[in-house]
Amino acid sequence: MITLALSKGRIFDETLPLLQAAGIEVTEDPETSRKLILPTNRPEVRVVLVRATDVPTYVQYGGADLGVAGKDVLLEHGGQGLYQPLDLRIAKCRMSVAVRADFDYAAAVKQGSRLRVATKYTTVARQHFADKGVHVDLIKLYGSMELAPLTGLADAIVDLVSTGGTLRANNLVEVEKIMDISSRLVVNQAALKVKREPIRRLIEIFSTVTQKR
Ligand code: PRT
Ligand code: MG
Repeated sequence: MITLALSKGRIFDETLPLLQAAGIEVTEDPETSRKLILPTNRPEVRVVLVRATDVPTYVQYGGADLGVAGKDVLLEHGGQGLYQPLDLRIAKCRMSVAVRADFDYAAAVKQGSRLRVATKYTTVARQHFADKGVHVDLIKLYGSMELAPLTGLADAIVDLVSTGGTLRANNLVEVEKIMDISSRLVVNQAALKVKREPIRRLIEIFSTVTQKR
């Protein structure tokens, strides 16, 4: 049995074509089914649905053999126990610093002010501001980061941006890109040894489809 961990939404949706290329069809729709284990047309392959941030943990401890997780999630997790053979180039976005439109970020940085930064991505944010030599107080949030500068909780946020629509709708502006983000295939290191052939075949097919993009 091969177990693949995916999160609902964009990662599930964008992984489907890759599975299809490998002849794997998920036979139930996660948006309507309440099942957390989804069967496929292949009796030896199943998909488990977990929160995006839990995918690396499931794969690390062998709750799943493989998974698909964003670089954002992997950097916060740390990647221990995970083999990361492939950038799937799906669920693309960027991680950026954003502030209220009326906040002069460049001036604050230049003056050496201490910044309050709210984010879910404290590991990446800490490293980014340390590299720039900017002193920050990090405030860990689990969602709706956009609200923090609007309520005075923080001067800036570090969040993911794709179209920029969410920032615009909340009167925020992107002032600095930290990095490009896409999703990677992650594999449990023990599974790679024990289930070597089927996993290698999947990696090869995913790789071929991904390189064609
Ligand atoms: O939503 P939930 O709390 O269940 O979990 P999650 O947000 O961790 O999962 P999900 O499915 O939303 O995201 C899974 C992965 O998709 C992330 O780990 C990223 O690698 C990737 N991804 C790609 C994104 C986006 N694009 C994205 N735009 N993840 C989140 N967003 C959010 C962003 O945080 C912001 O709130 O969308 C909003 C901005 O989008 P725009 O288009 O308005 O700029
Ligand atoms: Mg989300």
